[in-house]
Amino acid sequence: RPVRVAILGATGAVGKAMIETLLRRKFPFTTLKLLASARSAGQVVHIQGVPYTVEEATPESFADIDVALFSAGGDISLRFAKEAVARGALVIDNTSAYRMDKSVPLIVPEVNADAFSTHQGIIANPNCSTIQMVVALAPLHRRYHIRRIVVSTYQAASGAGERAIEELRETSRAILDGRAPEPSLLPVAKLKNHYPLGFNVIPQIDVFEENGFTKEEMKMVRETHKILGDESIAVTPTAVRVPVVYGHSEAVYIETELPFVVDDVRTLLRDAKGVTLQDDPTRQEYPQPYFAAGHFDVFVGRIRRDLYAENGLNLWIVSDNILKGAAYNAVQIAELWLRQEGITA
Ligand code: A2P
Ligand code: 11C
Repeated sequence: RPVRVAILGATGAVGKAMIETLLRRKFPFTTLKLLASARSAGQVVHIQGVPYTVEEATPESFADIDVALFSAGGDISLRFAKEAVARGALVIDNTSAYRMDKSVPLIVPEVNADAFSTHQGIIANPNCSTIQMVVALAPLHRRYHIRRIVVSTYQAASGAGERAIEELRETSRAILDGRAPEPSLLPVAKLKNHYPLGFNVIPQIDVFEENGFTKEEMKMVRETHKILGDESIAVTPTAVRVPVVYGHSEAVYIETELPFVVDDVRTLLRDAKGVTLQDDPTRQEYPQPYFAAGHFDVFVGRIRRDLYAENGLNLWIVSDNILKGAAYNAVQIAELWLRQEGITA
């Protein structure tokens, strides 16, 4: 049977990775429609030698589509998701537009694939920082009941889109050349002050909420609760942008209700779906974004018991934010649809 796929935002950092991921996963599409704004309409993209022409998205674009992967920003999702569903498409939305909507499942397939069957046409893909954290923590939560999570992130420029990658390069180049950097985008395009990311770290991702946490930090709180189905976990995040192009890293401290043996934690993570354990201090083995970039898995290392709290554990979690944090997770959700429809690759 035909498998008709559309990508909305196909010219963006995540959209391009969605195309690449569909190919790497040998996703059995029979049609692939690339959608973006009027600015990109007519642009030709070659995929495995086949030319595809980018089209301007309209509600009618979704009339002959089975699965639509959305990654063009929250307002574009709000404009098109319901139109696409009304025309029979399943929408997998990578923006934050519908994530906290009670009727929309928020899915990380390794953690809560069972929520798939509850969808009413839209499924939300979580924020990248949340995805990689819950892939590593869900097995520990199931076994030892996590009561508290203290997390600091080290987030790559690509999380803020193609232009932010360019701004990292430009500000780095300016500083290396002894010129004054001229940032105009980071940390938040629409706010007044912009700071260079080259040779710097910026402790602001997205706008501040009234409680002093940023929206990115609050996503890590709310989305973790929804995906793990447990609002009682105390999550305290600090989200920071660092001069890395691809790959978010996270220093995570957890406290559990039940006692654990550290070697059992390692075994649990070694066997966990979607996790690669890289944890051998004797060989200086630990995850790094430079090496995680381009891979689908979540890499975990630096596992060690806290010095003071008996049930406290430290971990270091790294993953490609554009792949597992966005495009790959969305394609995995589309693969749940294939399974439901009984379609094999
Ligand atoms: P376009 O290239 O035509 O602007 P990124 O986050 O990497 O900047 O990517 C944003 C993506 O969202 C791009 O593919 C962009 O397309 C797309 N996009 C932005 N505005 C619209 C719009 N009004 N309608 C459809 N797609 C849009
Ligand atoms: C970043 N996490 O790294 C953000 C980007 O909710 O999908 C993803 C925002 C989102 O800037």
